[in-house]
Amino acid sequence: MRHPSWVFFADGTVTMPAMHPVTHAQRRAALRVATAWLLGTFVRMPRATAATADTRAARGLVRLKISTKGDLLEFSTQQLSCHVGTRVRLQFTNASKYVNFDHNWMLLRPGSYDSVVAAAEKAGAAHDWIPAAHPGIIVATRLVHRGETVAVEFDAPPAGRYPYICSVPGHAASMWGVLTVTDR
Ligand SMILES: [Cu+2]
Repeated sequence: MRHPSWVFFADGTVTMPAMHPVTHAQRRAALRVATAWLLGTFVRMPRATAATADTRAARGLVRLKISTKGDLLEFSTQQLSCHVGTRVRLQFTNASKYVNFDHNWMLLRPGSYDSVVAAAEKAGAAHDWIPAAHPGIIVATRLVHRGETVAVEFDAPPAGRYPYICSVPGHAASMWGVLTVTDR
């Protein structure tokens, strides 16, 4: 069935091409694009904001926030960033509501993921799954219980891409991300 219809374009404009009727399928396709565009805009905005450093340039302190993605074994973002030479204050929240898992946040040197994950299993819960004096670990929070928030401060390492994980056994496979440290 063909009939005139409103058409929603991906850039947000809306037209009614009365002189050029579109099929039902075309209208549905246009609506899907418009919906995806709207969702992309409104869903990505808070995540991008959360992942972007709130740069306090005057004091050289960068505040980063990250949490678990609710009860999932995932972080709220897989991308964090800061500039070299800054002091970083990272706040980590265990946002689980129902599942009683503890988590930590641990920043690693490039290439040390496998070694740290293996060492963490041996470190044990009594040490918050944090291996003592492992050269691959830049900084780590303690284990954080459901609903808790902790913060750690550290100096941004040299420019590069640094993996972060939760080192609780079995978690790092899905609880990971990358901190990108950029030159000014
Ligand atoms: Cu975890």
